[in-house]
Amino acid sequence: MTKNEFPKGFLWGGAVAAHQLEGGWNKGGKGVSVADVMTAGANGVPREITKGVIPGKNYPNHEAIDFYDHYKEDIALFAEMGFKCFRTSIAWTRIFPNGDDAEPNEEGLKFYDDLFDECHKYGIEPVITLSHFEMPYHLVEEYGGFENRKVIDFFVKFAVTCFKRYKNKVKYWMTFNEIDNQSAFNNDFLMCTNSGLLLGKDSKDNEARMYQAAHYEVVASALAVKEGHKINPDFKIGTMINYTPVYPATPAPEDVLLAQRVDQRRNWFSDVQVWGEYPKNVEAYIEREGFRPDITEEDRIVLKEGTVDYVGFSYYQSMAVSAKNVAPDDLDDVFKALTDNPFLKKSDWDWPIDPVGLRYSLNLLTDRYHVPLFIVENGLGAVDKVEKDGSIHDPYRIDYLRSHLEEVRKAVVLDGVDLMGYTPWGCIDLVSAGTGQMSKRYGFIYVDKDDEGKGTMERSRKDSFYWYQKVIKTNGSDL
Ligand code: BGP
Repeated sequence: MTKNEFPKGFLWGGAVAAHQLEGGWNKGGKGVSVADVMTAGANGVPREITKGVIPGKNYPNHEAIDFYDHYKEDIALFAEMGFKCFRTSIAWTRIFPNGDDAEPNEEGLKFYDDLFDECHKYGIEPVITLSHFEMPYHLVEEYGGFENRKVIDFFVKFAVTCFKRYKNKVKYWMTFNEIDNQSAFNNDFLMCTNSGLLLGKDSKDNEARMYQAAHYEVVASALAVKEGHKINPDFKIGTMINYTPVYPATPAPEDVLLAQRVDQRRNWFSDVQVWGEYPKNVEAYIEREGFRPDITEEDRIVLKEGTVDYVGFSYYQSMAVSAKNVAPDDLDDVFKALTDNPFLKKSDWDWPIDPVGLRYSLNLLTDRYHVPLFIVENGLGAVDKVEKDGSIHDPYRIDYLRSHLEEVRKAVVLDGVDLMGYTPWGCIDLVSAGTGQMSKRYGFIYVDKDDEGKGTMERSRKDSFYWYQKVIKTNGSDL
């Protein structure tokens, strides 16, 4: 490895999620997922969740960019960029349309067989998330999502079905996407899109219930890891968290303590999944608040037995917190603590851009966990303009990715971080999870589709496509 090169075998690729690109929401026997009952957002208006599918209202993820029928063309484009891996998810509802079905849906299983074969045709290694915000909607309606212990079994059955079917086609797995991202959508029908937990409006016990659902989710994840390793001991099964480092606004001790508190409140999922036990501060918080979740001795054994092989994480931004907003001991809502970081520029969606924060995170996670890391999402959501001749110039995207990769390279080459790979988010334009819109684009490949769901679906290469192709070709030595 020369000074500027990434390790041999480094997994360069791109990341997507089934519900944000596949479309075909009711094709091939697929059932309704939580993503299929979401509305589009508009500028400044957040997405909502409807009670069941409402024709005309839930269109964004229904067709998405129709990867379901375009996957061969799209994988060929990824291969042209030189991808070594491709991260996507298996839509749970293609395999178990209702979540509690007795038998899996063969047509859904076959779709992923074909997709993985297509990847291998080009030497592209699939990297698979089992659940990426796409739980069967029936499990929400009928069981209340992960607030119900029964849902653990449904998830494990889904995981085991996939592990067995694809045991010779997929080596790299993640159980839940951003398992720490347990936020609720703020409207009349409140649901956590990660756990499927139904919350009450302004209800005081929301947080207690969130901890319960989260506990069942980490148990489900651990059981899946344990079963997966039995099915194929060579599997590498990781957690996947959103890592957003927390900075104190100043060196004032209260700010520093608050930053630690905010980090503890959010970033404990991977502690449980790597260490196999809850960190002391979470046990203390649950106790102090009187949440009393159902955590059995058997659960604790399962958590120990199902620890992960690596930590996959998304990185988009850092956050800064100030004790002027809330004292460390009064922290009830993490968002209240936030303050502006005057040292950072922001994206069009107001996400602070912080490449150095990525090097900091890589070091911090390495020190904390002593397992390999995998950057499975990173990128810039931006509005792109198609020129008259069809070209798309996106220097802002190249700048963002280059500056982040420079820091990643330092972490790997200078700091000794063990990093498996890098899969920037939305390598092909897709439906934004946050806004439900197409206009927040991340891709190297442009897709002709607008926020109202209109367009030819034609794919074209942006300038960043050629830039990333060169990065992969030189194994990161020419950024
Ligand atoms: C992550 C999700 C992705 C993705 C990304 C970008 O939290 O794992 O699904 O969408 O964020 O977010 P957005 O689409 O809101 O820009």
